Formats: sequence, C-alpha cells, structure tokens
Amino acid sequence: RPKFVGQGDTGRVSALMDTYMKNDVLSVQEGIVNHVEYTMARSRYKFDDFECYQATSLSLRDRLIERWNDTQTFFKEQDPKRVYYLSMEFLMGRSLQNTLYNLDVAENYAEALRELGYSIENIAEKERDAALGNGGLGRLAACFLDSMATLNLPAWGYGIRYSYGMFRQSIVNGFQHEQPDYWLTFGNPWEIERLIVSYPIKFYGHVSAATEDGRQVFKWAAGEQVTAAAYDNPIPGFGTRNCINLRLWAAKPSKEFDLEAFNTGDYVAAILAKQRAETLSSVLYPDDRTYEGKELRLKQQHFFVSATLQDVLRRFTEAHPGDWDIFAEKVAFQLNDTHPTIGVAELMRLLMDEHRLGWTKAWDLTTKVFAFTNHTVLPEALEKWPVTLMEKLLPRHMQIIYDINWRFLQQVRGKYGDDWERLARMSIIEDGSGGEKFVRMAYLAVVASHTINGVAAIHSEIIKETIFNDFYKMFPEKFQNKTNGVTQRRWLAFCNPPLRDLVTEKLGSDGWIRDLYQLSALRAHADDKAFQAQWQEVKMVAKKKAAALIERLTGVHVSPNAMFDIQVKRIHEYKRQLLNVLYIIHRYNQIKQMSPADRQQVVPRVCVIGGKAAPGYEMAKRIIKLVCAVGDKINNDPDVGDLLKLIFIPDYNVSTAEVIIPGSELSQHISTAGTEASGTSNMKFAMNGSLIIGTLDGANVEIAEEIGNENIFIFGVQAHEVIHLRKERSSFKPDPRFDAVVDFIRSGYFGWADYFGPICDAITQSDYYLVANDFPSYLEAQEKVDATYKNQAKWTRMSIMSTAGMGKFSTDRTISEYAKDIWHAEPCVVPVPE
Ligand code: T68
Repeated sequence: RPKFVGQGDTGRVSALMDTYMKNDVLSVQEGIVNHVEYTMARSRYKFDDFECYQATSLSLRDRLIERWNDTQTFFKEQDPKRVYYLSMEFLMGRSLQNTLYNLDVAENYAEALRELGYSIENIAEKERDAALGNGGLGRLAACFLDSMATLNLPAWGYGIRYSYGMFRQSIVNGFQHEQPDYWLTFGNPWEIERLIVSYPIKFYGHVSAATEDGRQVFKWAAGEQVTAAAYDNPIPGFGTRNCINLRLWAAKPSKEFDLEAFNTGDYVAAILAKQRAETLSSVLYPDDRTYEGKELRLKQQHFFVSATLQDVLRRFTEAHPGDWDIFAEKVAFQLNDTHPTIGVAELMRLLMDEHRLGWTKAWDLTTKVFAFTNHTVLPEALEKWPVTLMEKLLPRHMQIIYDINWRFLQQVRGKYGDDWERLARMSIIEDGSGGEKFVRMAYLAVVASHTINGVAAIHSEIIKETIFNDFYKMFPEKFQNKTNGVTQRRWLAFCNPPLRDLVTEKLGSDGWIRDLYQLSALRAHADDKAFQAQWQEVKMVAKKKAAALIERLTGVHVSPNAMFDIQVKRIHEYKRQLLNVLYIIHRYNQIKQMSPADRQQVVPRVCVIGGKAAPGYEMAKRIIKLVCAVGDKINNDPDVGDLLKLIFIPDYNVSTAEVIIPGSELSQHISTAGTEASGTSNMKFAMNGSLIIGTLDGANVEIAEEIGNENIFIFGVQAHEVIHLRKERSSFKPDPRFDAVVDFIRSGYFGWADYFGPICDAITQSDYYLVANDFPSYLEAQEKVDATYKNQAKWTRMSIMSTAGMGKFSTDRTISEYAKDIWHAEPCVVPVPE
C-alpha cells in the first residue's frame, strides 16, 4: 500500500495502517461487539436485533473503508479518465446483504452472528430502506453504481442526501395516505460524514461586469449562500477489491457570516435565517414525471450540481494545475435526465468567471464532457423553468443560457437560413403565447451534450422522431441508444437464493453473477422434467415467502397454489393499472356466472397491484381506491373463494420488491405503446422466471426478441398506430365487454360510484391511453395465459426460457456500452493485497 504522508512518523503510521481487518468468525465477532461497546456505547443488557444490525453494519463499514481508501488512492496514482454520474435520485434500498455478498464475507458473518445468538435474516430486516428516489430512474442509478464498481470503472455517483426520502404510503379505507420518511432517526451506518469536504453554494443577488486586463469579466454578488457538506457512501463491486463512491450533499448553514444581517441588531433572527439553509436538502420531491415549477426544486438542482462541479474541478486542478487541454480526457459527466442540466451553465460559469477561461475554450470543454440520458417522452414531464425565476435565483446562469442560445441559433440559421418557425421550435428559450418565457432544459442538455441517449431501442427511436426531431436532423451523430438493465446481484443472486443455487448447480458455476449471458446455457435444460420439477419447487418457496409478506402487510391470506399475477410500479394512467383492474372485474363476473362445475376449470389467481401515487395526482389516487374497493368485494365473496383475489400491497419499495418479484409467476407491463421509455422491473421479473404479459413498449420489445415471442404474452396496439387511433377516437366503438365492466363500476356495485366517475369518464371519453382499444386483445392474451398455466410443463419451460434469455439485461452490459460508446473510460483494477 502507498506510504502514509503526513505530519507524523511516516514509517510507524504506515506500518500500522498497512494491515487489513481479518474476516474469520472470531475477528468478525470482535468487530461487532467492539462497535456495540465503544461506538454505540450500549451495555450488554441493551443489545437487541436493531442494535445488532447497527453494530454489524458498522463493522462492515470498517471493511468497506479499507477498500474505499485503497481504491481512491489507486485512482489518484493511476489518474484514469473519471466518470461522474449526476442524479437527483439514488434508490438504494437496503445495504447489509448486498455488502456481505459483495465483500464475500456472508458465510462468516452468518456464522459469527449465529454464535452470538442472532440471525442474519432477522437483523437484515431491521434496516430502513434508503429511498432517495421515486422509481425506475432512481433505481437505475443504484444498479448503475453496482455495475460500475463491479466493472472496476473509475466512476463516482453524485446526488443529494435528502433527510426525507420517498414518502411512506399507508392505505386507510382504501385511500392512500402519505407519511414522511425520516430515515435518519437512528443514523445511517453506511455513510462517512466528511465535514472537511464542503463548498459554498450561491443563490440570488446580481451580476456586474467589469474590465480586467482588457477583458470583460462578470462578478456575481450572491444574495444567499449555503454550504454543501459531503457524505460518502462506499459502493463495493462484486468479485473485485474496487469500491467506488457515492457522494451525497447535505445543505448546512454557510460558514461565512453575513455581516450585514448580523449588524441589523437582530442576532437571533439572523441565526434562524441561516438555519433555514438545511431545508434545501430536506425532502425528495415525490412527483415522478410531472414537472412542477417549484423554486425549491430548482435550488436543489443547482445546489447539488454546483457542489459536484466544484469538487470535480478541485480534483482536476490539483492533479493538473492549469492544464485545461486535457480536461475532457480526464472527466466525463452523465446527466441522469434533465434534473442536473443547470450544470451546463454552472460549468461555463466556473470555467469563465472563476478559472478565467474565455467563452470559446469554456464551451469547447463543456460540450466535450457532458452526455445526457432521456427517460421520458411524456410532455408533462419535460422541465421548463420560467425565465423570471431563473433570473432571480441564478442571474449569471441565465445570462450564460441566453448566450448559449444566441450562438446556437446562429448555428441553426447558418444551416437552415431564416427559417423562423424552426428557430422558434429549436430555441432553448420558449417564448410562451401568454408572454411568459421558459428555459427548455432538455434542449439545453441536447445542445451542450456530445451524446444523447434513450433507454431502450424503441424509445431511442421515438425521441429522434418526436421531441428531439429537429436536433436529430441537425446532429444525427449525437444520438444513441443504451438499453437499460438491472443488476443480477441484487435482483437474482441475493434476493432469490434458492433460484441462485439451482441455476449455479445447473450451469456448474456461478460465473453468471458477473457475466449474465451465461444464463443462456439454461435453454438446453428447459424441457428436462427433473429440472422443471426443481424449478417449480424453487418458485413455490418464493411464492410462500411472498404470501407471508402479503398476509403481514394486508391481513389477507392467499393460497400459494394460485397463480401469482403481479403489477407493481408507480401508479400512473399511462402504465394502465386500470386495464388490469377492468380485466379483474370482468373475470370476477365470469366466475360469478359460472356453474360450480365450470368453476372447477378456472385457474385460481392472486392478483397483486402495488405502487405509490404522486400526492397531487388525483386520478392515480382514485385508481388506488378502485383497486381496494374491488379487492374488498372480491376477497370477501364466498362464491369466489380462492379462485380470485385482488390485493393492493401498501408502501411498495425496494425491499418489498425483493420478496414479491421472486414469488411472481405472471407480471404485467401493459403501458400504452410508446409511453414507457423502458421499464426495468420487466427485466427483474423475467430474470426470476416470471412470464410477462405486456405491450410492445419500452424494453418489452427487446425482451421478446431475446427470450422469443413464444415465451411472452404480447398484446395491444403498436406505438406507430397510437396517434392515428387517438384521432379516430370519436368514431371508435368499444367492445361490449368493456362497456359492461365500466357500467358495473358506475352501478355502484363496489361503492363509491361518484368518486369513480372521473375514472369511467376518462376511459369512455378521450381515453388518451387507449384502454378501451386494447381491452379485447388484452382479454385474448389473458385467455392464453390461463390455457398455458393449465399446462404446467409448457409454463415452466417458458419460465426457464425467460430467465435464460436475460443475459442482455444486466446493467453490466449497459454500463460497458456507456463506458465504450459515450464515456470512453477504461477499467482501473485495484490490485489485491497479498
Ligand atoms: C423511468 N422514469 C421511466 N422518472 O418511466 C422508465 N421523473 O420507463 C425507465 O425504465 C426508467 O425511468 C429508467 O430509465 C422515471 O422513473 C422519474 O422517477 C422521475 C422523477 C422525477 C422527475 C421526473
């Protein structure tokens, strides 16, 4: 290990630091007990499961820090190109099991704890989820970190250390209630507080221009300043020593005392005003996909991006003082959606105003380091900040954005001439009809980035044809696709040990945990009767676990002999939970009308729906109530019994996903074609042998390609038909079975007829998401599902083929492609100490 350099006795300190912690059972026990006694200062009488979880985590943190330090020192020595993943969200979930497996100490820890009288499973349950994200976008960032570490990339994640994560959902009388998720009550054993790493972040104020050395310079006299303080979260890779960093920023009062405020005499009021700085990083906005022009949200964006860029520039200038020519050879930024896009203007400001580069050089560097990922085409999600707000909050940035836009529009004119319509369409500044102007953040990101990508093949085509069409025509070479993935460590190996062991045994190796394509060798065994039986047994174990969770969360007992049919994701009209519910009502009515003999032929089903509605999204909240009301009726109908259940699971999150997904047999990914950018739970389900019923949307298209059309239930209209079908709506005649179900809801059979009125209106009037259009083909696909399930050999074969075809959907593949095609970054493997 490198020599210690500091004030002390170099040789002595190095000698002491050169040793590593041991991982034998006794050493592990000593580590845990030490933390109980000395870090937590608990006595032998107060050492319950929760305390044991904390001490165990702290002892693992010690081991993480060793690797983290070695990794960061090695990166510093090697000085490779670094990748910085900028994201407002990292939906990490729990860390204990993941750390145990990635550090390859799971067995010794389990044994150590057993001897101390604790069970690793029980103490793992004590961890609170780190829910610093809304859904797919935030979880993708978390899976990316795992793959970047595992692939030994010199990468860091940067984000916000929210005090309140995603709200906790409870269901009272079928209605969603939101509770704050203050997840830090008992501390967070995984993080390292870095009080010395902090940066000033400025807001408001005004800009003045001056001439210095014959050059115009701009000075921003800010009106408010807060401090960004760093919290580091070590991210270990699997099967490697590398341990990368997730640096999250928390807002603290600025250290600089604003003398003017203090001199007005009201000392206490001035202190309290400073205190308010902390609100900046307090809460995660729970709205996925509907952009709200909240000032605090823009402040959060600037806060974390400014801190990050200052941190990166400090690291770069320390290593290469003044050597800006190599900046783009050493730094790559990935913008996770438009949320960090203000970074474009902030980097320009830092380079020009602080580091004194000219516009041309600064712009050259900026456009070489940023790349941008788009995650949605829904118009309501596209960020547009009012110019008036930008001018007030970030006056210097607004000037820079105007300059960027002016130069960009000159370029457009140079290419297309005075095509005013095109210029207005492509302008970064939208001149709204109401006279208000907005900054179109996606266009700013596109103009400044060297590469723009969508997150599944179909989505990457759609963005080129729709929202970014003008830009695609002008810079076709900037556009790429990077199909999403998930980490097979968390989403198969660690959350489903029986399946992991079966797969490993069949393949003769656990190599698939680092190279998911190896799963394809399972195809050769898909028809093997003995293997099918083992496959079914493993599924039954997972179903029982899921059933126990369902009973614990809802009080409803479900039979593990029924088919487990799951739809878990954020509640949104475009995801069409409604289509699912309408079908369940139809199925219920069919069962009710059957003779007892016919009922014998019905495949019993447990239908599970789960997910959070954005607190201000009325329609989504009505949909939750509808699911609960229908569930209440069905689950208590003696005619139906175990033939059909409908469960709404409350507070769906990463940890419940880790139980529900392995237990699923059928999973639903049924968005209107062209609306779901990718979806990632589809990959998690298929990996765990769940069959997909879905539309040709997002990653479903590629999943069907990989596992074969015969192994997936595809239905519904295709993306290219949607615009036309929306136009034809007035002459559309819904299927009578659809009308019957809607009338049934309206009749009040499930109660709440008035409350459900707007739902029924939405799908019988404009029906923007084409629920009525897809209803008949959905029914047909569902009939195929039942018929197939009755043939368990066929079903099991399809299940094996689903898992076997998932090689492509590892984030290891996704991240390798980003590294090669976008970041041009190479692995940097930390040597294993002797
Ligand atoms: C999701 N987007 C896509 N957004 O909907 C999904 N948005 O298809 C895709 O698989 C996933 O991203 C990963 O690419 C989101 O999850 C948000 O959560 C979000 C949050 C705030 C603002 C806007």
